Amino acid sequence: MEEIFKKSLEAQLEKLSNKSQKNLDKKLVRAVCAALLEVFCTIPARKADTPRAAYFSAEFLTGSFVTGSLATLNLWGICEQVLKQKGYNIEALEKPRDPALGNGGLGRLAACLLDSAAATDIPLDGYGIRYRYGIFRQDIKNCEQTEQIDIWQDNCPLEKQRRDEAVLVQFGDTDVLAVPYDVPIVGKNQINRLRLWSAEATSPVDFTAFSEGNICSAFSKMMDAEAISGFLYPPDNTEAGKELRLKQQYFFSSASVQSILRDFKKTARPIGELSDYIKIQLNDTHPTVAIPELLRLLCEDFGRDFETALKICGEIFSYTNHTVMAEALECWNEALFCRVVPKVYPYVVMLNNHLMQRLKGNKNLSRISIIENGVIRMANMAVYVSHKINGVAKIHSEIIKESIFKDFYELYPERFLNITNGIAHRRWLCLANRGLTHFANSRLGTDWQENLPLLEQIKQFNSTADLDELAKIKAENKKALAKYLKNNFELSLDPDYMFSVQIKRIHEYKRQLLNILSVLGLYIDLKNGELKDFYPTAFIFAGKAASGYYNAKQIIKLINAVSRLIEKDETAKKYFKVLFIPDYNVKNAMKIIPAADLSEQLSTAGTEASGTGNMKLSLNGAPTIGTLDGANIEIVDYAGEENNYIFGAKKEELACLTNYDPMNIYYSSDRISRVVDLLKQGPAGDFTALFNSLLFGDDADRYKVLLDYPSYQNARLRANEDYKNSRLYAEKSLINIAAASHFSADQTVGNYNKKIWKLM
Ligand code: 26Q
Repeated sequence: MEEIFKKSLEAQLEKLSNKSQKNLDKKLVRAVCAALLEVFCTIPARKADTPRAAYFSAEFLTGSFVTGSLATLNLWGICEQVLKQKGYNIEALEKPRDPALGNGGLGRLAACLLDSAAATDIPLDGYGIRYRYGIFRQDIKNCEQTEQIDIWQDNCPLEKQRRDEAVLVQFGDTDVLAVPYDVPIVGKNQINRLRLWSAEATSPVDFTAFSEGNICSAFSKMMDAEAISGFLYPPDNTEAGKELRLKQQYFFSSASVQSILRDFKKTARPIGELSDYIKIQLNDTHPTVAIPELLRLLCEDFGRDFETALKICGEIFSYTNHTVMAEALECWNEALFCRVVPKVYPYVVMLNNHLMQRLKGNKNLSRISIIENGVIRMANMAVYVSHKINGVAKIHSEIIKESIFKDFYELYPERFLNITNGIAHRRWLCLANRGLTHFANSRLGTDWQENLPLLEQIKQFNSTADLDELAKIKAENKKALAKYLKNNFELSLDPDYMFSVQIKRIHEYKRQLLNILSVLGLYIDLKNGELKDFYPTAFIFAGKAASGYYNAKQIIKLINAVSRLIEKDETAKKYFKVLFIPDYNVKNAMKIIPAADLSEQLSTAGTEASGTGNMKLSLNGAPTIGTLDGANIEIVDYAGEENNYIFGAKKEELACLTNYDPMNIYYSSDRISRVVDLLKQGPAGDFTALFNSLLFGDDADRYKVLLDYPSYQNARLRANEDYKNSRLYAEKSLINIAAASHFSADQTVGNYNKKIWKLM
């Protein structure tokens, strides 16, 4: 494989050398793609009747397909070498904007699972939407987030349009053409596929309108159709545009189900065997409308009766839940649903009737039903039909059984299971952190790259020389990040500072506010001469706020305002640096994560389903400062509390906490009131909205920022103290790297297969 790639790339570069050097980066990407495609030709294609799984997801946050393929096939090294020989730089591959077709963790998990399935010979295909514009590009202007349109589409030479496999999706008002774009997701022994659908009008212009001179209405059908795959929705709760989101969901769910049925026909097997051929994993409730759609097609196109069709669907579908917040479970107004997708609606009603019939007499029927008071509850539909329902970390899988799905758990306990998330270590370690990869290779050989649990053994290499080398690798990564930030964002960062890193979507439950308030607390202490021997620290933030989420945007503004405040203060800037890195995305994450000294995982216990950034940071040697929440619990179970900085109220303690009153904390603690008061026309500006959210209203300090503040501040000072002893800290780092070997997405996707799909 390496030979073929090398020869082909050399030939490609030879051709390039005769051409103009204009748009060189793009040309280099194309050259590498061409060489990759030659390699792909040597990998056996899947047989038509191979049993397979399909991952239905409204989001795939893949990052560059080119670098991803190089990582899985382990061709990065040779690629770098060949490019260098010819006088080119591999950084060119990172220039194009990534396909950013996701918001955060759920979309990135989809990409990690696809990568790992390909690498471990599991036939798993992804199905989603090829959004014209992905998640917005974020800039910071005057401390505030601004949103720019994300243009990525001419940058993806590995994808292939398959107009010959287009399908028709029927809505109440019109039909839309779904055109698939396929990207090969490669492993060394097999190729899977990510199929993303793009919406088009069945005919581009209305000629009658056109010839009457009515240009706008001549094109309006085209624009309406294309709007369906136009934008990725950010997760906020605004009512506007809801109809379009339902259209998106039905658009890709229906197209994907139709495409699967078409592929199945090629096997010439009877429809009764469909569930031996395909398993469909629903990534949250977003694609749940695929259930009534498949029911409909089985009944109407294949002549099955409802009961038989339902049984087949039950064997095919399973559902992964990614959130504990009841308000995030998707619901549709019944009348809207009926108007937008009238062909599917009767099957939802039949499903609901079926449920009412079967569970007649159950005292909680009104909570379990699929339709209630004119609202269709997609989560209930997914749980009622699926044969397996999983959460994404141990604690989360317990929580959903006790809370949102309690009634269903009592009825069908055997359906519920946990599958803890994982990460594609080939990208997040082998590719992102070359230094650490080399460190492991030279001690363990390279087998661990295909079998991450073997990396556990790295913990034996804890001699002084080993730890010094590890510390040096971190120092190099920090310098590389500083340089990257200077070159790309004109941001300055001193690599000698400790890097404390909180990178994720901005959300109140994730508590970036706790982090920045604590920085303000340290600042006050410094000014009062109460802060002794503090090791200079860079508090690094990155993440996007949903455009309609006011408080999240205020938090970004506050972080940047505190950054300015410190920058202007000659004493403070010797100890602190606050840095907000704009436009958090896969590419930037790959630079930031290897450089982190400390991983900030601050969610209120019981709110973060799992987290996956926590795993990436841990695998790259950053101990966690965090709450006992999501997968933090499992990270610390493996790595030991003594090697991490755990703080804050536990989930059980919060459950006992009735009548929480943040005002009491405010009045009884000077340290806290001093900091919180700075939000009101303080030196950083006016943040009354945040001040009020902490102290006033029914849901004052909903996420217990003030409650956990003292123990957080304490943990932060402990970490800072430990960091001064670089050898001791490197040892903690080493233990975390070894322990994070449990979080490979290879293992996660292997569990999906073993426990749910059972493909082989
Ligand atoms: C819903 C309705 C309308 C518009 C948007 C949405 C919407 C979109 C995206 C709701 C939720 C999401 C994304 C959720 C998500 O990313 N969840 C994260 O999933 C990760 C993978 O399992 C977990 O690690 C994180 O803990 C969880 O927050």
